[in-house]
Amino acid sequence: MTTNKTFTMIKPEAVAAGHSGKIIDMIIAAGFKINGMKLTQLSKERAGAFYEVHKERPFYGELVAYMSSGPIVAMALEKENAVADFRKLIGATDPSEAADGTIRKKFAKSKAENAVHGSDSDENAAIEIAFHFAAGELVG
Ligand code: IDP
Ligand code: MG
Repeated sequence: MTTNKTFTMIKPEAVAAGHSGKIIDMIIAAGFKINGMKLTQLSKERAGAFYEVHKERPFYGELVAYMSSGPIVAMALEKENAVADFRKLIGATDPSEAADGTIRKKFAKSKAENAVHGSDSDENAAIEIAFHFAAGELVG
């Protein structure tokens, strides 16, 4: 049983480049309902906590600096099979490996600056939505 919920962030370089609207259009066109959305900037501490699972990876420091470098757009999304369908919509982590028509293929600059985040499981989607949104900030 899936929860039909997932979580995304439009990452700093994509927000700064003015791609937020086009990315949100693609998300809605793919059938996702937006249950919560906010423009915010992560502190280094919050970015570090969000990506805690990657703490031992060599790119962790770079990732935390990047994700706290400017505003992001956080969204709680709903759709049948949300986690898997959203990963398909965004494409592979490295844009050079992302399929045509995916958000990362269109907007990512590099494997690090790859335009969007997408939850990797129902469990993490719930954790990530709760990390960014209070109950009163969500509909649906
Ligand atoms: P995902 O975002 O496709 O789930 P993860 O492996 O969970 O990919 O990595 C989280 C984020 O860390 C990526 O989206 C990307 O911004 C960054 N990242 C992943 N691998 C590398 C790397 O090899 N070098 C630099 N940054 C990376
Ligand atoms: Mg991941």
